[in-house]
Amino acid sequence: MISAVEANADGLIGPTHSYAGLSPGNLAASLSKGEASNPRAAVLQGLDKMKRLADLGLPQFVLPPHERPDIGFLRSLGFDGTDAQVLERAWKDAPAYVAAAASASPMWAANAATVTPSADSADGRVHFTPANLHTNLHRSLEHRQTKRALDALFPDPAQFAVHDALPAHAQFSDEGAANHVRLCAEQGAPGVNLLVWGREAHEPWDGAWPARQTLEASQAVARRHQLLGNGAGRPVFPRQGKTAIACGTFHNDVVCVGSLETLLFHELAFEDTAKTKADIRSAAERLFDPIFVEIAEADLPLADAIQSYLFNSMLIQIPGEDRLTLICPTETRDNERAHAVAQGLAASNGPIGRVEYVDVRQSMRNGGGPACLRLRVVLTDAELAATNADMRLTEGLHGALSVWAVNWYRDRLNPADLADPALLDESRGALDELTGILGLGSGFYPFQR
Ligand code: SUG
Repeated sequence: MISAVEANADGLIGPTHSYAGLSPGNLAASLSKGEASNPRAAVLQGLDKMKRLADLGLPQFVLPPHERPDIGFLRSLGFDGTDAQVLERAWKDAPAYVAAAASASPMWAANAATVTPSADSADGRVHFTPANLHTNLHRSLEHRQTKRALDALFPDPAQFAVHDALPAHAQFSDEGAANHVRLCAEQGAPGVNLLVWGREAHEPWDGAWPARQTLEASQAVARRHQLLGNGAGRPVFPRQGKTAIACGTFHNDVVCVGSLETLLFHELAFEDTAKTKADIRSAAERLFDPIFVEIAEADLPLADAIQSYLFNSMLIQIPGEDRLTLICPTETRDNERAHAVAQGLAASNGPIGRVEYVDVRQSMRNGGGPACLRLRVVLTDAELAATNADMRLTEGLHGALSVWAVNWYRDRLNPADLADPALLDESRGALDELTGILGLGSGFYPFQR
């Protein structure tokens, strides 16, 4: 077996970070609708989380924000004139389109793509499928630029297969790694891939909130990532709990996280928990013994799980440590029940030895916890060496990006400010400078072409 490490690529939070209430079924985002945001605090919180992980010894990469507002999208809807006029006209006729065009949602890199490592695929490459994010308008604008960013970070096609998104159709609604968990004995060993889905494509859906991932999308990802076939990869397709979705679990990673042999999840996370466990056990046969840590509804009601984001934590193995560390948002500490569960996990003799907290409150108010902000990528030494070093977070890059953010980002943004042509100019100025800092070359963004 070749040794491998788990790297994280985080979405750098963009200058238009705002609270527009764009995601039905995402309770935090709905509650925050219309509030003023602080893009500067948001990006600095994200950068500090990245540094924390890098300091713990995990390779950390930065995925650049997308160009927002997306003027091309507004033009495609018939708004014309100069860029400033496009914004002004769209704001007058259809402010919701401006909010969608301006959303900084690419920050949630767990939705950027599904990623499976080379140990799991028949062709021995790391596979990436950018998520089409078909369910929500603002997120459906992301996947092309996401592919460009992944191509820049993982440039060698001999080692990395960066696919296009699945067809943009409701049948293949795909939300990326937020519905994917990989379990394994060691990062470099073949693993079991849980591809969690909420509905079947042709199923009549009467839920209050959308089920964002179809079984058919998950199956297509498994197929193109070559998880089927030679016995590597071993996909399992658990169904999300319908009650969980109805209560605000818009992605499985709101109620479930896994690492190595351990799966930590809420009792209501899956529609059929016994079957999910049996399927995982059988897929893991002769590879490892899965460790299930199931949190009962009686100990942590679903509403507290969702409010506190206990499960939207990063479950990581710090190099040199045997037991896992759970990196939770500070909201978990602030919720009495969730805090008690977290403390209980660390105090037990189970697989989790430590719990730490990070402040990502600006993102949390849109329903994005520590796990949402990162895309996990398992890489061998050779693959790590083939990544774009300019996009790797070092002490120096953290410092440069912090200065850059303070120079360009506003510390207060109201929803109406999204239509301000000055914000568009600032945003483009910031991204233009960023392409230099991250070595992305000119032409990375539409406005540069
Ligand atoms: O898709 N929120 C995001 C949050 C994504 C969280 N990601 C994971 N769970 N992995 C979403 O619902 C809200 C934006 C707004 O309303 O302004 C938003 O898109």
